[in-house]
Amino acid sequence: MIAMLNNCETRTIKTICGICNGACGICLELSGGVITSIKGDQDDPFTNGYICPKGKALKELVYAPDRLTKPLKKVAPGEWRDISWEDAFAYIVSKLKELKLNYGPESLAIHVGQTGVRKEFTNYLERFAAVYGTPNCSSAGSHCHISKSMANEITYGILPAADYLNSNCIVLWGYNPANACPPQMNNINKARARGARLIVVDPTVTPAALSADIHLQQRPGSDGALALGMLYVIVNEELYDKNFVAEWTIGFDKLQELVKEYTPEITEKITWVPAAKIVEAARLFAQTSPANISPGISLELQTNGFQTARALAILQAVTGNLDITGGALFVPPAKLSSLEIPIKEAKKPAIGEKEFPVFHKYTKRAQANIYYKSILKGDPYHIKGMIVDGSNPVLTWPNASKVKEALSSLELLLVIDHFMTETGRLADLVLPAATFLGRYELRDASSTYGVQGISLIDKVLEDEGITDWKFWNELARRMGHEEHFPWPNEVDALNFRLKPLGLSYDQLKDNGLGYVYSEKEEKKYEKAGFKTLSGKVEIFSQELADYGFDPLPVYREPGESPLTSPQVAEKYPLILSTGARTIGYYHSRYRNIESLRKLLPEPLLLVHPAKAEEMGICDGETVKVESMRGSIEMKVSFSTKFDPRVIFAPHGWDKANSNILTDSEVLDPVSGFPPDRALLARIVKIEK
Ligand SMILES: Nc1nc2c(c(=O)[nH]1)N[C@H]1C(S)=C(S)[C@@H](COP(=O)(O)OP(=O)(O)OC[C@H]3O[C@@H](n4cnc5c(=O)[nH]c(N)nc54)[C@H](O)[C@@H]3O)O[C@H]1N2
Ligand SMILES: Nc1nc2c(c(=O)[nH]1)N[C@H]1C(S)=C(S)[C@@H](COP(=O)(O)OP(=O)(O)OC[C@H]3O[C@@H](n4cnc5c(=O)[nH]c(N)nc54)[C@H](O)[C@@H]3O)O[C@H]1N2
Ligand code: SF4
Ligand SMILES: [Mo]
Repeated sequence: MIAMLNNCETRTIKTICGICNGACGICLELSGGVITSIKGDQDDPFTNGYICPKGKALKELVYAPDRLTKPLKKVAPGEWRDISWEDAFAYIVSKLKELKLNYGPESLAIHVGQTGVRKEFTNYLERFAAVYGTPNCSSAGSHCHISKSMANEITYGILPAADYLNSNCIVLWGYNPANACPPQMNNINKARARGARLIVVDPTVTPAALSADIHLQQRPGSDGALALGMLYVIVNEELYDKNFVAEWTIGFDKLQELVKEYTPEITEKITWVPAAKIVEAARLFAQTSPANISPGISLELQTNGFQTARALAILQAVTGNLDITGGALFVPPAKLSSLEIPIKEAKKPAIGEKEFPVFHKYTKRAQANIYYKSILKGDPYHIKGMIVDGSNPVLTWPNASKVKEALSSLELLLVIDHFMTETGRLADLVLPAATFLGRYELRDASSTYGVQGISLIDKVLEDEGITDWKFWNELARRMGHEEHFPWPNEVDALNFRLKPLGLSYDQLKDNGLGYVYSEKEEKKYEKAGFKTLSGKVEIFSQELADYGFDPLPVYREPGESPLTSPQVAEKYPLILSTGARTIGYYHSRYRNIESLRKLLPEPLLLVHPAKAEEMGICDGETVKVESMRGSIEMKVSFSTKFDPRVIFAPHGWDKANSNILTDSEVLDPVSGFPPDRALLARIVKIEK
């Protein structure tokens, strides 16, 4: 039973939903400390009262009957015993000391999942890794966000935020905010009502694509070529901002050379997008001001993802859309007190540091997609223990069979989660985590809404389990690192973090709408230059060249494609894209939440009826989907929204884990991201 705050009467609390980056303002009604109702907060300046089905289901999440309530220790395969917190911490401390003594501190990996993205507790987790002495701290950034973030930073110093509300031309490039971040879709709809144009680049006819001015429906994985095809038109028709290009970019001449071979006709052959549409989209984008491009996860989850993100950054730059109202806003996040400290004792490089040096330089993190090589083969040394906080690698990391084999062979696997997950089942110890309603967080609106405003996500209830913040602080103290973890509680820690802004927890608490920490200023580069090595927009990146990577945003075919691997394509003729978001689920989360499960009760493999007919497959039939990595079974659902040569499989389902099909061998060479969106696969009928 959830412990209650010492308050028996009914009260309404305003806070912010911590599930996705939409960060919707919510009003919770509590009676005797128990949530009785949840509504969107009409006064929230960014979300204006909107909440999605996941926000509405918060009560079901908090009071789910299968929430973990006590630390669980595995006593035999499949057999768990409740243990006390005291015993749980004693076990962890002794195991961590043993690992360090026997194999060195780098033998411990710590991974924080999507749950920790832009969350306060992640900073403490990283600090813990540093004081323990391991360079192997990783995050969902091994396959999310960081690739485009690095690409934009290398090109012009920052990942910008699209200013939808003031834009006249919005490009959703492999991004579907209607499902992934609905409050942003609300802003896009407002802009469209005012006349803003919309271009959607997506292999599927999403509702946004259906209503768009132009929909470019490309072959998954060919986005880089499409971007170069658009640049060809912009360069050849001289639709770029000549003054900006002359004054603020380096390497434009080399770009002119590069795009020469991407004529609309050649680009059509590579991408399947009709040449006339490429020309039309390039002209609309370049001739409408202000404009911006939102790159989605689909670009990053390709073997050419990093360079594609560079090409899109350059498209925005040469058309004069950087750091202007309605364009690509440069809004750095709030500067809070740093928790970073140098890694103690580390003598060995992080996993992935050698293979992906640019990724490591920009993130200072390990690349989790190749942990399995270290665990299973000792390449370049053995990881022996792992702490997984708020992630479900067995269902979310590429090449799941290898992930499972690797995690099963660790000497220590500790998982911190609300529920027993597929990954938890492999662990020695699973700890119950409180939800975000039980801890304190901050919402920085800079990246989602382009506003330098900070607000408090206040603690609302005494939730089951331990908060992630508490776990890392408690563990650090029990390991003897109190000097680095001196905060007695979360509020004191928040006050420490807020100091540089001259703010405190109490001030944020009293100001529900939050504080604007910096006024808006356009074209900051005119005063200070771009935050790149040259101070300019680096179309040509010497830094990438020095590391041995393509210095220009070159297009290279997916590692697996009918063009790169025709022999594989003979056996696996379909292009497989996995993991497009649905509104009710969040990766592997919420299949156990009734109201959300009802929205999509089972995993469905989307197949075009024309292709199905060729293969003698019926709508609703269960088939095998196979790739070079493995095979899963899934029910077919017909859809005419995409090219018959493509199939779509969801991710996050335990009984039909599409990451059994995905690859962790041929990764993006710069970021190490996996190609979850462009692989080769086949469908096999199950004979009865
Ligand atoms: N095939 C394929 N795979 C993909 C993707 C894809 O598109 N296709 N997308 C990738 C992307 S972009 C991402 S970001 C990753 C995400 O991958 P993960 O980070 O592994 O994501 P989740 O499945 O959401 O796992 C989060 C876990 O944290 C738990 N949790 C929720 N809140 C809390 C909390 O406050 N504290 C703690 N301790 N636990 C909590 C949940 O119950 C859940 O088990 O998946 C990647 N995997
Ligand atoms: N409800 C919900 N919201 C989420 C999440 C969730 O799991 N559930 N996850 C969150 C996370 S961590 C992330 S990273 C974001 C991701 O958010 P998005 O980037 O919007 O992710 P998707 O919906 O997976 O993909 C967007 C679109 O890309 C298209 N697509 C597929 N392959 C390709 C391709 O090769 N090229 C192009 N151009 N498009 C392609 C798909 O058809 C889809 O319509 O969502 C976040 N929000
Ligand atoms: S869109 Fe839904 S999940 Fe995301 S913050 Fe808003 S209510 Fe929460
Ligand atoms: Mo993500």
